Amino acid sequence: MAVEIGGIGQSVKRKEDARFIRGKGKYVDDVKLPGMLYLDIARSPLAHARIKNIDTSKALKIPGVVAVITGKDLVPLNLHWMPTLMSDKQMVLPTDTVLYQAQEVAAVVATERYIAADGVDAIEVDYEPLPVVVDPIKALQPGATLVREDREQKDNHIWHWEVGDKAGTDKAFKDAEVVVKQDLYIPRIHVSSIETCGIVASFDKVEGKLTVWMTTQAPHAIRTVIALVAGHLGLAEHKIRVISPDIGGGFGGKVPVYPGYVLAIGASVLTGAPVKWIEDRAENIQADSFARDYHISAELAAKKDGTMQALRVKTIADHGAFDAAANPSKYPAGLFHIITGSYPFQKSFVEVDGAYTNKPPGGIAYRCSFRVTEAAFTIERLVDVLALELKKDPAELRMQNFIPPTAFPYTSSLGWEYDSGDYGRALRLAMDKIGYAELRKEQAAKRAKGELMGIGISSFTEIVGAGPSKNFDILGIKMFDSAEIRVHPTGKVMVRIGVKSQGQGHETTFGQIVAEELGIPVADIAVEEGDTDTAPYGLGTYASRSTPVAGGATAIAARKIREKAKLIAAHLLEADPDDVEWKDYKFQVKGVPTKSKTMQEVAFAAYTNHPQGMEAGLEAVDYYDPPNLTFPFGSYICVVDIDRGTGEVKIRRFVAVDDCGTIINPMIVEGQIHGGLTMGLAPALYEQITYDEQGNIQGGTFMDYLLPTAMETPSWETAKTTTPSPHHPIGAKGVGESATVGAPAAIANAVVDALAHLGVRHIDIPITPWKVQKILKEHGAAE
Ligand code: MCN
Ligand code: CUM
Repeated sequence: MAVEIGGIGQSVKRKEDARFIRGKGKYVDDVKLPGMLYLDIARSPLAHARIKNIDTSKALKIPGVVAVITGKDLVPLNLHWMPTLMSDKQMVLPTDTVLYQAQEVAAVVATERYIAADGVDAIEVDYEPLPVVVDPIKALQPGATLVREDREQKDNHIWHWEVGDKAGTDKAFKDAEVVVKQDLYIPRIHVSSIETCGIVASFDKVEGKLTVWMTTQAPHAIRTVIALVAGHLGLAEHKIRVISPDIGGGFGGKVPVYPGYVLAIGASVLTGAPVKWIEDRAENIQADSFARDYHISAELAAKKDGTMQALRVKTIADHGAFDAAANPSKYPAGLFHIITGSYPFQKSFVEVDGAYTNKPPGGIAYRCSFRVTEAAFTIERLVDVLALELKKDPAELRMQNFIPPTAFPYTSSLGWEYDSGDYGRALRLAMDKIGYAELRKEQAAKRAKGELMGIGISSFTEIVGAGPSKNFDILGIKMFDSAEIRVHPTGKVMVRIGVKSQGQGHETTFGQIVAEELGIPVADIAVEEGDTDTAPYGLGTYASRSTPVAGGATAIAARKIREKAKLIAAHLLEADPDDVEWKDYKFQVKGVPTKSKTMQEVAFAAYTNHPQGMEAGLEAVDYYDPPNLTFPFGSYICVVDIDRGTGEVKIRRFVAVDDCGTIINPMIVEGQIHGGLTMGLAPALYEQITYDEQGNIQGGTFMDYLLPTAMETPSWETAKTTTPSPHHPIGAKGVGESATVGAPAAIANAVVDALAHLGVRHIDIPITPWKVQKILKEHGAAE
């Protein structure tokens, strides 16, 4: 029975794949409207410069060029600046100064895409170079080059944020038997979705209605932002329709509002024609928001026997020229204070300072759940540093310290209430699966022969599902989410939700939740997202929040339907509602299984034979404000071999044990973990964006920004434990980012473990062959 329904726990094949594998997905660039114009953007070659003059005359002479837009043109419309999600503001186009390389400088609108590009080439900008600051530590020093002249505050400090018990933590460190300290740099990286960002904006002058198709993870929030930013131009929220069609990967990079979107909307309002802007690959990697860029200094205090006591962390966050991060308003450093991880620290204190530099806006996302990757990497690296200091096995040290399963719900010393967990079980399973004890023996034998092999563990705790509205809002909009379910007379179902898949498989998994709750086969349930004219208001998909929040809304909306359906069933069965129960996906008269009604029969009756006095129809809406976040976790173990000649790190095995509570679709979750692990491998060994002293991007193309391909990616081995969330309607936690959060520390720990006997204690990621070879040479261990 359950298999036919395709309810919770079934590996139902992804419904959306029917169109994706046939090349029939509908992406923004597939939208083609009559009379559509194309927009392209001129970008700054310099990281900091005064704009002396922009000469657009040659561009305007090109046949097919309709308009050229500069910052000065936007001033009368008050559109030259826009607010960011972090209550900062960002230039749409500069009027006098550019602040980073690849910043938007002017836009060309033309009848064809290539004509627009020619127009961009023909724009002549006279720049006067200004001093550049790319290092946030230097940027915060007195006398540093000022990045943001527009601000009242005349330095590069954006904000200071701290949490925890400073005095108590300082005292714990003073009294501690053992203190380890580690500085870590988590470099700037960039998501590389298959599809770049883009928009088609179409303004209907007669109706005063704006329709936009855009690559956004949060269509409703974007509609509100457009209404707030452009309300003075007559764009009211009921006359704005944002459609987020199929998206070819988002990973957080499609949360922010980029100037290109605003320019395309502005151009459509000005010309009255539809305007398309599709970013090219170089623009995507050079100018869109970046992730990480955290300079961390972390200390851990412990007893000699290994008992962890206190944690103290100081961080400088490089946000580039505009603080355009997509964090909940209250938390400028995201949920970085999950940094206490899986361990019951008595005292902790964390502080973060944000800095402006002449780099593109940073602090966005890379499958990160709001800075959780940085936190998990730091604590899991630090635990290994402590293990080395105490000469303890890192698995044993973790087992000794884990928050015990009996302690949940557990409130961390930085204030988060972890809903549920069993960390020891996950680590034991990973150790059994990989054969930990045997591997340690093999390592010792290899070491004796001079061969380099390492084993690395990461037992991370994630925090996802923003959020309880008491803690979470973006620009004041509370982070709830929603579902609307309509059961049609023939028992077919339409589900609309406020989140927006970018490849996660929502059309399947949200259908499965409804199938489970209503006993209607998942094949009969359509799930729609991403159209603000039809879907209920929601905050979108990021921070692995869809299942924790919209998933809760979906289950509750379905349960509301079931409550009404029960009354109709009782009417049909001529029974008292109290004598009717929901069993085996049917309504039955208690104790009389032969007297039953299916949900389909009830649905038909809801429109044809409902009890007198009851409203007709069978539908429900729920706006779900979760009581807490969910705290998925996992234990990953990685085995590496290192080539002493080339310094190359080879991942021999990687076992990932994840726990995301109740699993809706095991196949989809495994897919999420495979993808997530690969995106965890990427920054651990390959990806990094750096800038030279003049602010020139190094690694702005795939020639030197190294994405792992199938060649570099090992065969991931996955397993699971299931510790349901006690507060989620179906016990599910989010999972979309877990593997990216957990994997880098396991890999880095494995490499350091392979070299620890040489005296190596830490290597900053990405751990490139070049870095390893240098270390081997320094220690006389190179071949
Ligand atoms: N799921 C499940 N059982 C659970 C948890 C999740 O079956 N206990 C399913 C969900 O129903 C959903 C998928 O797994 O189909 C991911 O669910 P969830 O963890 O709720 O995450 P979201 O749907 O909110 O997706 C966001 C998350 C984030 S923040 C990034 S970044 C990321 C990720 O998802 N970007 C992705 N995975 C991605 N996968 C693809 N293909 N493309 C992206 O851009
Ligand atoms: Cu932090 S990347 Mo996801 O939250 O879209």
